[in-house]
Amino acid sequence: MFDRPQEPIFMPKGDDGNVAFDVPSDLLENRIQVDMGIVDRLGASQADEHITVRSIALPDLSIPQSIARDQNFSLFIPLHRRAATRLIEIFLGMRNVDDLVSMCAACRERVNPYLFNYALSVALLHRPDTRNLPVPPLFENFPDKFVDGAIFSKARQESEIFTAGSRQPLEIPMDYTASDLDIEHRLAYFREDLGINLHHWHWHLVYPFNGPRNIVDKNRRGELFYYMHQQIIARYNLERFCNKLARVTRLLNWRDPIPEGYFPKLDSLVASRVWPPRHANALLSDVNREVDQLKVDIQDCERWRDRMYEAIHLGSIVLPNGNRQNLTEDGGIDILGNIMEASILSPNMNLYGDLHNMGHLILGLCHDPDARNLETFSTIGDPATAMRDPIFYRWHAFVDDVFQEHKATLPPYEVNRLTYNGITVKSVEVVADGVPRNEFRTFWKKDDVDLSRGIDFTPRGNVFARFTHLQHTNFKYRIQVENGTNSDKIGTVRIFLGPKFDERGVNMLFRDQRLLFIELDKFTVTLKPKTNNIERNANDSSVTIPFERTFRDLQTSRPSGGTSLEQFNFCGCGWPHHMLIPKGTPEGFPCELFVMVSNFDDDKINQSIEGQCADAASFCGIRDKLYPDKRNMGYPFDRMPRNGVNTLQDFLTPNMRVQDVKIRFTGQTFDVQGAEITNSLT
Ligand code: CUO
Repeated sequence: MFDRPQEPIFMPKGDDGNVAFDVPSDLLENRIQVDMGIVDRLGASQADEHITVRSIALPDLSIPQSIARDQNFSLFIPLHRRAATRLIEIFLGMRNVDDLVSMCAACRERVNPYLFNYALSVALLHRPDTRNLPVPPLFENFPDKFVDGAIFSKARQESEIFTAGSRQPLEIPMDYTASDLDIEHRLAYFREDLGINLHHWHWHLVYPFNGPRNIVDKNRRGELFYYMHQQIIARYNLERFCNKLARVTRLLNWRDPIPEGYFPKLDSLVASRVWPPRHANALLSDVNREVDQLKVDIQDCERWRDRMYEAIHLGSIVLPNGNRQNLTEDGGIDILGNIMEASILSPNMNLYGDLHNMGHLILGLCHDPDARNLETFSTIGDPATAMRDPIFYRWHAFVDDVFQEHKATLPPYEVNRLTYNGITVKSVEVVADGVPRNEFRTFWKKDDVDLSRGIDFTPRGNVFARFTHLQHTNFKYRIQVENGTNSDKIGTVRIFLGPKFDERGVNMLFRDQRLLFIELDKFTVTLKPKTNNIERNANDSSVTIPFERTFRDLQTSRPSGGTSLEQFNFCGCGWPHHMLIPKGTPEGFPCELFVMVSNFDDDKINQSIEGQCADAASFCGIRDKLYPDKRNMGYPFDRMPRNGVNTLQDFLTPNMRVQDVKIRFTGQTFDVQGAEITNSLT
């Protein structure tokens, strides 16, 4: 159902011997049935497995069909949200998997391919009888949202001329969207990373802000919206420091020209269009587009923003009946997350609006705000592509700042909420084979991904694209913890990494530095009396998922061999492991590694997580479970410092420790098999 989204599924007969659906004559599929030559070319007659589709009553598809098949699709557009909600409801409403398959077959050629992919992905993730099925990473079916558009004509050529075994991987250059004249281009390897963009798409798939209420209403989803995006901004800032750029500035004045341009060079295979660019110094405008049934003014956004600030400073929001609800220390951020995004859980959408989503759209439509040029939104208008554009980070730096305004109203953590009686962290170090102690080592690595599931109407077999991404040498943490009591203690180890100096190279105040700490890992340990030596492999990080899971197709017939890879499973949400550590610098970028052991009694959630995918729980939670850490997300860095704390050193209690570390970028590039091919520094 997912593969080759523009190619019809072949569906001549149902199990009763009749064509399962009354297919309108303008549908491509119907025309193909007439032309058996084309059908054979699609391979239907040679398929190993045939799936019988039952006759099924076609539901009312008028809402999903309000989006044309050749249009781009964005959840940020309310009309598109309604279409998606309806289609998700239809898929969720099927009594069993057979009916779901039949319904998908009926809908697939009738609705927009992006919409179909989204609605089916959400439905599979949330139906009890399909939740263990893998949802293919979007890259496989819509590679056009992730890589240089220039590659597709080459891919077609390669697959037309050569058979699967003799095809060469197509190299995607690292610098195809801009040149170094644009200083923002220094961050392209981060913004355009395949794994990062897939993570962001998958996160929004797991935490939709719209749709049937039971799938939106997940534990602490508003807070996680805040935290996951806060961590993206912290990571981006750290990455900027490594590239000698200052922190990203908040997009505060929406009437000023926007200096950052972006030319994505992505083709939309479905819409047969290139994605619109934004030139430098573009101006935002009020949006009024009949085609999208979309009308939003910059002033709307300004009012929503001001009302949110007012609620934050008053400490409570106004409910539709006029009563007030307090923004409490634990629950306030969750409410604000839902208000800001806005999700359908926002308690008062009339008053607080839809600020974050509409911001994405006003930015994404600045080139054609009234649709006079019949253009659609740019990359910032789609969660699968938004992180490519530098403006994403400026917008989300603003969004985060609103959350931080709320956090600043909460009481700082006093010493008694930070310490763990009897527990002392004695030492921390980072070790990796062939690397000096307390150093992270980064380099470029090439890998292949299969494009063939997303390219329609080509001869079968894999077509590989070869891309270059950041990677680091695998490492371990060694942590020595003293338990001064005479009984076993359970602790949560929290590991963060932050820059030692600011963009000018000078020391930072804790109040600023805390916002730049990126979470690397979080795990539970049992501490015996006296000395405990804890060793933890970075591969087990609670933030990331393994490389193989981000790109599951690497397991199949990779042209150049490589490691044998574990089977892809369901849990595709998670920061890509190859981006765990920022790029660093050739001379070694100075950082501080922060380790804290907190009292598990104050952290724990009583639930069984047996058999659940929990390995990127810090950013993605655990499916159908409560968020597995009772503390406010971001603890202990989510509050302003207590009185008397100016620096990180002042902040430390005995159960915390800071170790100076460096991130050294070697300049090497390794090929798919792991052999060094070049070194840009020598
Ligand atoms: Cu993830 Cu703005 O929320 O893109």
